[in-house]
Amino acid sequence: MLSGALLKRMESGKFITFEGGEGAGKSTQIKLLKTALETANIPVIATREPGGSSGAETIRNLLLNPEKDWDTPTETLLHFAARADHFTTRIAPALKNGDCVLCDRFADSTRAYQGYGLGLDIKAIEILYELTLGEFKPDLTLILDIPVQIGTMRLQDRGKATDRYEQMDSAFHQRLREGFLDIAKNEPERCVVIDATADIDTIASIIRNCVANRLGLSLFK
Ligand code: Z5A
Repeated sequence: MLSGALLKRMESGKFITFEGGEGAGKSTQIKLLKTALETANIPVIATREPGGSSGAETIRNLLLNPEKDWDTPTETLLHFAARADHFTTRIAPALKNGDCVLCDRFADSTRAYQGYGLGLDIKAIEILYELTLGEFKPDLTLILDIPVQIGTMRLQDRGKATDRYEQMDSAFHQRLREGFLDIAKNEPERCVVIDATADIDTIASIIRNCVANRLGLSLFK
């Protein structure tokens, strides 16, 4: 459990999460936004889920192992256990320090993958969220939306070995996509959907504008 101090909204740092289906380009865009923030002298760290802290990286290896077939409740508990460690040891201290934190996936991925994709009751996910994070939420969530086939093609072109989630069928990936769009529709004040089929520079420019307008960060000195 987190201390009362951590459950309060963090000091001045902004927490920006990147979400979307496989091959949407999250890692690519996080790198570009990190550089833009650094150029504007805004302190920033980039991190990811599952993972981002030593305890959470250990859990990541368990979760992504293609040889292990977790049942969905256990897998969801593992994602939240990893998130609790990541939040307490890395995200919260960075935000308190005033850093901007860019996170490759966060709790919306649990809603989309374990909820919409694998059928776990969203209410169970919200209970775990509350237990782990209280009222804490990202300041901004960028949902990179891409048709399943294009995302899959990008990953094939990249040529890395596939993990447990990448091996799921296309109906699963379609449910994820719809899940992310639903999440965005339900929380428009937090989420922005970005067309991830555009070219890398166009998307980077949309993201910079969005971060500047929504969070008031001066990115264009
Ligand atoms: N998961 C979960 O089930 N529940 C949870 O709560 C959480 C996660 C937090 C982590 O995988 C897995 O855990 C994830 C969900 C699950 N499922 N999977 N698989 P990961 O961290 O290993 O991978 P990922 O988050 O899914 O990322 P990704 O699919 O590997 O890719 P990406 O970061 O979105 O894209 P990228 O690496 O930036 O780009 C992919 C390729 O496309 C690359 O070759 C780029 O050069 C290219 N690219 C990027 N942008 C473009 C554009 N605009 N045009 C053309 N080509 C592009």
